Amino acid sequence: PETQYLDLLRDLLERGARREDRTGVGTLALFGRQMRFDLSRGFPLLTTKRIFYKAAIHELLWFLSGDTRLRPLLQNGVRIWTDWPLARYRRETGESIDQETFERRVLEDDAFAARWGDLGPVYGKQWRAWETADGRVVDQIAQLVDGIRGNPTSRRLLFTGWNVGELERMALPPCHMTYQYFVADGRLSGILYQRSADTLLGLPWNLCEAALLIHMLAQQCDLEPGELVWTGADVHLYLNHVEQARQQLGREPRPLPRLVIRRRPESLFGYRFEDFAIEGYDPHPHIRAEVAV
Ligand code: THF
Repeated sequence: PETQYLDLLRDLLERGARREDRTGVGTLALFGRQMRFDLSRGFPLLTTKRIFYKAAIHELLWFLSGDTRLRPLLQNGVRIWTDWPLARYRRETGESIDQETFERRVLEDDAFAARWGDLGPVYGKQWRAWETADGRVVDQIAQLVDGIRGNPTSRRLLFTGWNVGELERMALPPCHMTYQYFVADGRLSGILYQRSADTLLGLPWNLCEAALLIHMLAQQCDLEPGELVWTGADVHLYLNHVEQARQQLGREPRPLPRLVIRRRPESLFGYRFEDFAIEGYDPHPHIRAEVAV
């Protein structure tokens, strides 16, 4: 299971094309990759470095709540989204504010948070309240749950964040952009199509959250979790992550942990952070790496 991820890291190091990118950092990149995880055999949380899965759970619940503001993430100690609004603040005001001060102001100052602490119509907005040309508002996730329950052989069990008309207003266009589901033999499988994958830093989180969502949907629809199929288009390793990738490749994978959902809420939108437990997670130590903004 995890060997697929390690093989991908190795391929990037050995065969990745050296490319410049939007952030200016530079990458080694491959185009078009797939990995499959049978969720009945364990939860796909990497063990060759510690993943801060609690923050990943918070992030997924934040997406599902439809929120696009930084404040609720910061209130839960999740700081992975601060860099983009912070960069915009620095660019537009010319002030060299540090991350702590910026986050404190988003947390404490309502006017500041309203002006600088919103990411625009990113994931949560598109998942829960996609606005159509004729003025309707579509809850793609609620429709997905209805679809899986009522028409499980449908080939339209999907949702997407790629709203072409709103991309410019997003702090960042969606990377994990389209999710599709498939029911067979009482099992729910999901494909995640990811247009751009930061293999060292973001991808482990994306796998964790996509798997978590399959578990939640399965529980709500009286199915067992099936497979997570991950498909990446521009799959890259940032040049300032090369040493970290080598270090991780030198480690021996350990058994995957298990996800336990402690309660069955009345709807997909009723899950709370405390409902989830990861059991048997015994990872190698965390590996620090800088995120490219
Ligand atoms: N941009 C880039 N360049 N990489 C990404 O992975 C990424 N995302 C989201 C949006 N833009 C991106 C943001 N998600 C971390 C993890 C996820 C992120 C952003 C950053 C990160 O730094 N993780 C560290 C430490 C986390 C911590 O200290 O809490 C880690 O080791 O996992 C991918 O969707």
